[in-house]
Amino acid sequence: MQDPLQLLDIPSLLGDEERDIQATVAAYLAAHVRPHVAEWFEAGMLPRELARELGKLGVLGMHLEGYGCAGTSALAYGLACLELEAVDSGIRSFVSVQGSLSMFSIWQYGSEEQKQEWLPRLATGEAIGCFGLTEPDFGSNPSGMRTKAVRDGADWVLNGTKTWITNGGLADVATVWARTEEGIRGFLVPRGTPGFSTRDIKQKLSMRASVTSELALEDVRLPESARLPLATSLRAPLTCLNEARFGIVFGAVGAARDSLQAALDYSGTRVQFDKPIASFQLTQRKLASMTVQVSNSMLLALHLARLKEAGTLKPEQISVGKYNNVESAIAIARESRTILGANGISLEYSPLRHANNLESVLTYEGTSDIHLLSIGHALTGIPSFR
Ligand code: TGC
Ligand code: FAD
Repeated sequence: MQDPLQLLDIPSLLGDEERDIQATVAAYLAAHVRPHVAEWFEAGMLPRELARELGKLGVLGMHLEGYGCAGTSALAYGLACLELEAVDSGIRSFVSVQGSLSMFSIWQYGSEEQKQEWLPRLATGEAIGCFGLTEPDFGSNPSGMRTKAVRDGADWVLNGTKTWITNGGLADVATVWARTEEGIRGFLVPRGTPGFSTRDIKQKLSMRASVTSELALEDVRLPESARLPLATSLRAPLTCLNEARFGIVFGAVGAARDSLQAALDYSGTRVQFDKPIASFQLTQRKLASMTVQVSNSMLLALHLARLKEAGTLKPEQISVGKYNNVESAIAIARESRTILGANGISLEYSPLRHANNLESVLTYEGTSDIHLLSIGHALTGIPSFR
C-alpha cells in the first residue's frame, strides 16, 4: 500500500542531500535494527554495541559542527530522527540524548578541553552520554532542583539524585545540572567517579528498548575543569532541551507513519465478511483521517526545520510542534492498533509498541501541558506555570 506521506508528495519538498541521508538511515535501520527491536522491547534492554553502529552511521551529534560531527542541516537531522523513531522511540531517544542533550551541552557550554575530550568519542559511539536534569520531586519544574554543588577549595562537591535519565546506566559521562550559590550550573561527571552511581529503572510499560536510570551523587568531588564554563543559569539546560524537542517533532511523525503504514498494509490483506477490511468505508475513514493528520504533522515539522536553518526558531514554535506532533502520533498509533484487531496487541506489529512508547514522549521533554502553557505565555505575555 502507498506510503501515506506520498499522498501530498511531501518528499518533493526535500533537497537531494536530505533525501539521501533519510534513505541511508532508513535502509540501515531496516537491515540492522528493525528486525531486533521487538525482541529488545520485550526483554527491556538496548544493546550497548548499538552506540558504535549508530556512530558509524553518522547520526550521533550529526547536526553539530566539528569534533568528528557531520554538521548536517537541521532538516537532515530531523529526518534521521523520523526514521529512527519509525523503528522505535527508544532508538530515537538514544540518539536524541546522545546528540542533542549530552553532546550539545558540551558543544555549546563546554571548554575546548571538554570538547576535545568527549565530543569525538561521543560522535563515534565509543562513549555514551546522558543528561541529568529531572529529580524525583522536580520534573516539570526543574528550577526547584535540590542537587547541590558546593565549592570546597579548588573543587566542587555534588550531592543529590536525578531520576528518569535516559542512557544513565550506559553512560560514560553524565551532564549533571546542580544548584550552586551563584545559580544553576552544569557538570560533567565521568562514570567511575567516587560517590557517583546509577540504578536502572525496571518494570517500564513504555520505552522498553531504552535504558532509563536513576543517578545518585553522594559527595562526588569534581575539579573546576569538570564544570561547563559557559552554562550560567537554568537557561542553559532549557536551551539544550530545544534541540532534543526539535528532534521529537520529527520523530513523532516517524512513529505515526510507521503505525499507519502497518494498518494500511494489514487492512489490505485481512479479510472479513468476504472482503479486505480496507474496502469498508469505516476503515477508509480511519486511514484517510490519519493520513491527513500525519501529513499535517510532517508539514509542520518541515516548516520548523526551515525556521531553525534560518536561525529564527523560537521555543514556543518548538512547543507547537512537540505538542501537536506527539498528541497526533499517539492518537494515530492507537487508531492504527484498532485496525489490526486482536493481532494489534501482539509485538509482531508496531502500532501498540509505538503507542506505549509515545506515552513517555508525551511526558518527557516537557509534558503537553507545559507546552500548551509555553504557547499560552507567548500568546498572552502572561506566564501561568506557577
Ligand atoms: P523561566 O523563568 O521561564 O526560564 C528560566 C530561563 O530560561 C529561559 N528559557 C529558555 N531558554 C531557552 N529555551 C527554552 N525553551 C527556555 N525556556 C525558558 C528563560 O528565558 C529564562 O532565561 P533568563 O536568562 O531570563 O533567566 O523558567 P521556569 O522555572 O518558569 O520554567 C519554565 C518551564 C516550565 C517552561 C521550564 O521549566 C520547562 O521547560 N519545564 C519542562 C522540563 C523538561 O522539559 N524537562 C526535560 C528533561 S530532559 C528529558 O526529558 C529527556 S527525555 C529523552 C529524550 O529526549 O529522548
Ligand atoms: P510532573 O512534573 O510531576 O507532572 C505530573 C503532571 O502534572 C503532568 O501531567 C504535568 O503536565 C502536570 N503539571 C505539572 N506542572 C503543571 C503546571 N504548571 N500546570 C499544569 N499541569 C502541570 N529527564 C531528564 O532530565 N533526562 C532524561 O534523559 C530523561 N529521560 C526520560 C525518559 C523517560 C522514558 C521518561 C518517562 C522521562 C524522562 N525524563 C528525563 C524525565 C522527564 O523529563 C519528566 O518526566 C518530565 O519533565 C515530567 O516530569 P514528572 O514526570 O516529574 O511529572
